[in-house]
Amino acid sequence: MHQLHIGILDIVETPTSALWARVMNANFASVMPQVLGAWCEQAGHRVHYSCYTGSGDVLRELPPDLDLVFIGAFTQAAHFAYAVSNFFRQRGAVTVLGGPHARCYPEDAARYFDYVLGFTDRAVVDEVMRECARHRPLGRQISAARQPLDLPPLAERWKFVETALKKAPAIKIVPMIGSLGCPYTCSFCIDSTVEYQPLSFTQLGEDLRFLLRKIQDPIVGWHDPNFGVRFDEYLETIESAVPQGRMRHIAESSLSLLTEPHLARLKRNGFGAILPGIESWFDLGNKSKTRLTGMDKVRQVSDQVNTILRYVPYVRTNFVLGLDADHGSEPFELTKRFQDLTPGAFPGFSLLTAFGRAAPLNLEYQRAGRVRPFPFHFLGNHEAMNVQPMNYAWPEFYDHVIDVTRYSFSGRAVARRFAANRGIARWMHLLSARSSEGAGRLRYYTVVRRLIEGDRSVRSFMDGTSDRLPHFYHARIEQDLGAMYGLLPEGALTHDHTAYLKTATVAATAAAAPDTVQIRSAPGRPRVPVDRERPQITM
Ligand code: B12
Ligand code: SF4
Repeated sequence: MHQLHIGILDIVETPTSALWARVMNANFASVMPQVLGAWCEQAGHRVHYSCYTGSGDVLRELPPDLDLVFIGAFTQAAHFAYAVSNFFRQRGAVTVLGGPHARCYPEDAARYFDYVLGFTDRAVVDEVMRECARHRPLGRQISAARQPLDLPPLAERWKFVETALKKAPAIKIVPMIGSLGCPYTCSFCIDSTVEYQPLSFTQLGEDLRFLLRKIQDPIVGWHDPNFGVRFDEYLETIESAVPQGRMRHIAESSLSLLTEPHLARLKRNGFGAILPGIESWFDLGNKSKTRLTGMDKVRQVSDQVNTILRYVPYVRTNFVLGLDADHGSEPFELTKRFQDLTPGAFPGFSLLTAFGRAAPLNLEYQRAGRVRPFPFHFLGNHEAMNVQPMNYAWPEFYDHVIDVTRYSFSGRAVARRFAANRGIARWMHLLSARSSEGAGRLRYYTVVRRLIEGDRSVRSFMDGTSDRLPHFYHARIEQDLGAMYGLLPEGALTHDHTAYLKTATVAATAAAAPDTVQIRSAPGRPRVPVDRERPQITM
């Protein structure tokens, strides 16, 4: 195979001037693009890696004369990624999309990329590099049969970590991962059907020792979908590799794993930030391992979060707004009570979003005709809710969202949060509240609420009586994409929001006659049986 000139672009965000983004975005670089960099170099190719954080000209991030360009993107950056792909395709490159958008909307992405990758292991990447062919008008979809069993050591992706962190002006967080998938089965989650699998603890220990040699007192951001499932082994690995006080950590973990003995151990090992999901007072109790609902759940979770705060300085609790179990003002009022009882925790809100084929629940939303075709650009958990709420009309829903947002970022709440926290946590919370997440979001929701009432095109789009994209949303995409808007391929603003349902129906019909589906991950891979519980992507 001749040496390829390969570009790897990790898109963290589309163009933005938000202060939070400038300070923090480089810390949200993904692990996989760096892993790809290591794999491509091991195969003897020349690699340019870049992490685009939302400032500057994305087209200058990579050289223009590449053979193969890998792009990693979330769905909210999909249009931007499509435009970048178009640019490089026009210059003769073959383009590949991987990451959350590729896993959630592969059929759509295949219209704009030569390859769209699902689960990505070394064999899949080798196959792409070996073939490196144009697949147009429809790209080739490839997925490994499962998540990779191992990833290269940190040492091999270190130069890419350093490249990303050069863009972090103050705090620098090193992305690490020790496990894939999750043993829990929250029906709204992309990992609910992905088997839990720890990576090698021996390698993890070596990676941590390597990191200590590279950075004085590093901060590690764990990208494990649910950190600490194999808690003891994980912590033993950290304890044996890292002398106390030499490393700080940030992790996402479910409340059920955050018991007091675990918290004491996390504290001893420098865990400075934890992001547990509460999600709802009336649903998804399996995540926090509680059968309680309503105010009883508020009290119990508040007690637990206050306990967490005694051990871990920065706690961000995540809520999903608009779930089917919610109706009336009670869920929102309970979230306010929770904040009264737990002033130290930062409240993160997400509007219920069905990301294509991410989760089994999305199939039900699509079957019920409740998914609205909001363009990808708005699918980042807060700019739009693409599932019609079960128990709210839109005006009522947005009134509640505005009310709880206003309450959470009012001068009083911000001051209480500031007073209840210490050190860097209080400044981070203040920055979030004053930047796009607090004040910015409140302004945006207020505009949307006004349009729901005053602009018939917006209301009928949201109600599902029209699929015509309202001017407001179109203009916003144009403005946000800036110069890249001109590179958007024809038709790229719209997508088939029922694609998952369509392919699942075809797969179910095929499965009715006992059959198997070919997962074309690597040449010679065996045919694998169809899992009847999960609609398979036939790639
Ligand atoms: C860790 C995590 C984060 C971290 C780190 C993000 C990062 N840059 O990687 C933080 C906390 C910063 C974060 C933020 C957000 N996140 Co997040 N996050 C996750 C989480 C929990 C794990 C993802 C992960 O790293 N898994 C480990 C990797 C190795 O496995 P994987 O993701 O399955 O990737 C496989 C393939 O997709 C492929 N692959 C992955 N990347 C790439 C790249 C290329 C080029 C290629 C070829 C292949 C490839 O290889 C992997 C191995 O098979 C998932 C939920 C989950 N349980 O998976 C949500 C998830 C990815 N996040 C999500 C969202 C919406 C967000 C936010 C937009 C939320 C918000 N409003 O703030 C932001 C986006 C910020 C940003 N751009 O970074 C959604 C994405 C949905 C979508 N289609 O866009 C998910 C799926 C959760 C959900 N709601 O369902 N997140
Ligand atoms: S615990 Fe978290 S990662 Fe696991 S299935 Fe539930 S939401 Fe997903």
